[in-house]
Amino acid sequence: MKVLLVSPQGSNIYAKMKVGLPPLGVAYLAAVIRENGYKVKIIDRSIEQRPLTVEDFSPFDVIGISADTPRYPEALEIAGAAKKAGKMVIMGGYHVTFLDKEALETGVVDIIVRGEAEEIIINLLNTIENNGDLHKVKGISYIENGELVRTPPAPPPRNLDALPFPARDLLPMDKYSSMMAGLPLVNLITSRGCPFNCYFCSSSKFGGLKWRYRSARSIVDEMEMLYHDDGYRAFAFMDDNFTLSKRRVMNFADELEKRKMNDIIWWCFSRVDILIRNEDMVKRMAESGAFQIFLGLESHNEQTLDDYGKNVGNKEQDQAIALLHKYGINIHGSFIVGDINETEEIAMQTARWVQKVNPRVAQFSILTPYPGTALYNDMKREGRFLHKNWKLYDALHATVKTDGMTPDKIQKILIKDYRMAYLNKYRLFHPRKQSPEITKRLKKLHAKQGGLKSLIKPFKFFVTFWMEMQRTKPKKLIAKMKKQNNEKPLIHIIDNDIPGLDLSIDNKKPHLVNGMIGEDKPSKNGRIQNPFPDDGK
Ligand code: B12
Ligand code: SF4
Repeated sequence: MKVLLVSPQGSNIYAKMKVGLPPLGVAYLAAVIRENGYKVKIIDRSIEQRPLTVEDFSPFDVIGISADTPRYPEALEIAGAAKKAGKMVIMGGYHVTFLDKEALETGVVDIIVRGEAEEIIINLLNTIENNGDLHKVKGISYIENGELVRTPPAPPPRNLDALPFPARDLLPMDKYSSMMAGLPLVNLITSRGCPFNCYFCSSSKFGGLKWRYRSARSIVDEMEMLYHDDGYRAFAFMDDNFTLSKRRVMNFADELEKRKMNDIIWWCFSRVDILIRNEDMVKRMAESGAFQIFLGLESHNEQTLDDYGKNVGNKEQDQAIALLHKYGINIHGSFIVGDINETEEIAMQTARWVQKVNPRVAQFSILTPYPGTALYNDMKREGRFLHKNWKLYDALHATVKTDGMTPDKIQKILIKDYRMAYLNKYRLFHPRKQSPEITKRLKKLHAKQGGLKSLIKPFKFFVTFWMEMQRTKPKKLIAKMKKQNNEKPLIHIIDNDIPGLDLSIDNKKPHLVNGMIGEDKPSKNGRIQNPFPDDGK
């Protein structure tokens, strides 16, 4: 059997700005599909930006398509074309995991795979190949005799070290444009699941509260391959919680040292609370080449932070920022505008704070209700959705009515946030301190930081962004959408209850060789009792 996996292009702005990273979800799937004896190809539409035709589909028996929320409309278009070509269509990813019925009712998708799919897809392909019984495949949804069938949820992969490395050889790796400090960047995933369960995020629902992680050795094995075979020196760890275990970070740094990979730089997601608990870990991160850390700082308003369930306040935020500055690690700060009660004044309070923090990268998003989140459920219950044009659920467009600002105002503030963060005296006159270790490494790598290019890039970004935002002002856009829809309501809420995922993990499984930490069940506040696995160790 031959399988084609397609990763759609994504939201307008990201596509236009060519924020390009290899899609690791389909690359992991391709790796296990190939390992199990099936032929597989990947098309990443962020690189191959052309409409797919019958010729693209005809050599294959099954077409698998990825769908997070903003890419879902395009995923449906691809599915429609594949169905026209007479193919079986399977869809997976965050959006359809939670809205399986809605996707199946479009008639262009045959089967939805819910959750992390490395094990499910193999069961499914084997069953299709042998004309077996789909009811026996856990973790899928489909329509049979007009009725939705949801097979019992399948647990996610337990032993991440046992997964093959993503099939990057099936991707056009030389075409991805992401750079860090002027060096080509490669992305990796080192853990899955998140114990924190923030109000607006579906990671804990999708991957579970239990944190499953790869060993330091396995991570560095993958890095070493990319280092020697492909010459990468800049690495981005795209998992939600790279630094959750201090012990693992320390082992990772030791492993890098042991293998003499002392001319690399790296990037990861982290959290304020984890950093301030472990100064020795931050120090070791800097020594091992940590160039930039992503922090979901979100807001500088205590009430807003509380609404988001972040469990940290201003004091902790400032401590984490000071700590990263102390060790010369750059900050990639992520901020949210448009909390339900947020007013312009509160939003500006955050914008002024961002100026002072002066992170190397400031990223602003509009609060967006993604399926599977507590926020989505509240917005649905309160009837706050403005429309369900999923393409615009890219965190750059207003999608819900809030109490503090109009949708147009929220989008205006987003533009203002960027302007304030990038054009100010702090950015122009207060250079950030970089760790001597990083400076040494960048010099050795002849990496070119700064210069004209570093000014032109944000400027180009801002112009593209500004133009797109002018084109999509909510008031105008909604009026246009209503007209196209013959004045009918823009929200067709179908009764798609959110399917449960089996995220419980049996710790006694004999093949568990490395890590899993945390509890399966949330305590009263929706998170687990102690999310910090090796506190004090
Ligand atoms: C890297 C990343 C990006 C990169 C994308 C580059 C790329 N090509 O991967 C960039 C920076 C561009 C990006 C942008 C955005 N992202 Co993003 N991103 C991620 C991140 C951090 C990692 C993705 C990843 O590699 N995961 C690891 C792989 C192994 O998992 P996976 O992709 O989910 O794939 C598994 C399953 O989903 C499933 N599956 C996936 N595809 C398919 C296909 C088939 C056929 C089947 C059967 C199964 C299947 O099986 C896979 C293996 O287990 C995730 C967070 C996360 N934890 O995943 C967010 C995430 C995917 N992003 C998210 C969002 C909201 C965005 C943005 C809209 C907003 C923003 N400000 O970040 C933009 C817009 C993107 C767009 N699509 O237009 C949300 C999506 C929520 C949703 N419902 O859609 C996530 C989940 C973050 C979160 N927790 O909220 N993002
Ligand atoms: S810490 Fe919060 S925002 Fe970050 S991945 Fe976990 S649940 Fe999502």
